[in-house]
Amino acid sequence: MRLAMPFVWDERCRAHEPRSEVWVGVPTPAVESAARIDAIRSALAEAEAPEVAAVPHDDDALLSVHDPELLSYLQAAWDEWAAAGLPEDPGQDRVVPYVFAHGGLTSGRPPAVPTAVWARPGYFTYDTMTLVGPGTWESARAAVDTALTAVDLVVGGARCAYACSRPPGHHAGRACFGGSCYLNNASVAATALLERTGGPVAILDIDAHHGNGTQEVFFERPDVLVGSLHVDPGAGWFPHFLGFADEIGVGDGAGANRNVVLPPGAEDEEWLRAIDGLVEWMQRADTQALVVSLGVDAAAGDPESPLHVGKGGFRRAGALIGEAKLPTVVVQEGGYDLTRIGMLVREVLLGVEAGRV
Ligand code: SP5
Ligand code: ZN
Repeated sequence: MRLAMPFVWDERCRAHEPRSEVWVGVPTPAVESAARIDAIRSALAEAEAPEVAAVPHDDDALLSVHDPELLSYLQAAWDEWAAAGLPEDPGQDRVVPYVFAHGGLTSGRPPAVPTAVWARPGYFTYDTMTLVGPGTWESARAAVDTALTAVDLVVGGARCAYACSRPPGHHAGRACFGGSCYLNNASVAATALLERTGGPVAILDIDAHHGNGTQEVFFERPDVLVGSLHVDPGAGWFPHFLGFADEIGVGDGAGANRNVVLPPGAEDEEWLRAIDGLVEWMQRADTQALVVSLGVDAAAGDPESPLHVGKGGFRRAGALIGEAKLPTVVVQEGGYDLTRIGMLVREVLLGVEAGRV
């Protein structure tokens, strides 16, 4: 089947090579690899989807999502690590934390920004799974350009566009990163769409994990609705500390955040019901544009999640999204089964296109 929807590609998204994720102190092979987007690209090429090269964008939308300190840290992190000689002694060629700015250390007061190169990572990241190497900044920044180029296509009249962003972004917060994410591509896209449509806008996060970064970016905002469905963090799944149903936003943003928690093993019907409910909520709120944080790790067999959604479920999820008939930017998040990721993304996008007509 042919796919008419444009997809945005940037070769620079391949440069990031985390190589490992340190889990319980043990370096394990990184599942977030360039092979993921290569597989997606070839599946979309098979469907003859038109490929659009990402266009570099300035930092405006990026700076309204992230603290400038996080951006300058990420930009320089590997260079300062290498300059400090850490790849030779003790022999660690990726930036990885050993100590963290735990909230309890300072009883809520802001901690000092560390001067030691080996202490700085723990000021900005909250896990040991999200390493920084020589190509990380290049890819993270390119992933933002990819998402912003998809926004341009939709603002320019395309009904829907897909950003093949890598690394993913929904676990990155305003001033912190983790969960294989560095910059929050979907949040930047939503901010740009808010600016250009007048809003309100919505982010629907169907990745298997809670989009904790996106939630935190917009938690006080009434004009960006954030809805995420994901495996129950209370059942032992990342991001563990967040993603529960009682997190509804605060202040002016109260009521503009929704989490739908699914039990491990949940299948198509339950997963689709959750999507349907969130889409309906977003439509009722007079949403002017939609960003979909598209992870396909809810698939049965994905190594990073216990949800059991099938191929048909992904097609139907796309249809539910398409039936909302909103200008839609789809941004890639997780999905780690290299044998199926391309097909699953294509199923969602085919469903979106079919749902619109
Ligand atoms: C974007 C996205 O889907 N991020 C998911 C990050 C979840 N990673 C948590 C991994 C928890 C440990 N998994 C054990 C595998 C060891 N390699
Ligand atoms: Zn995920």
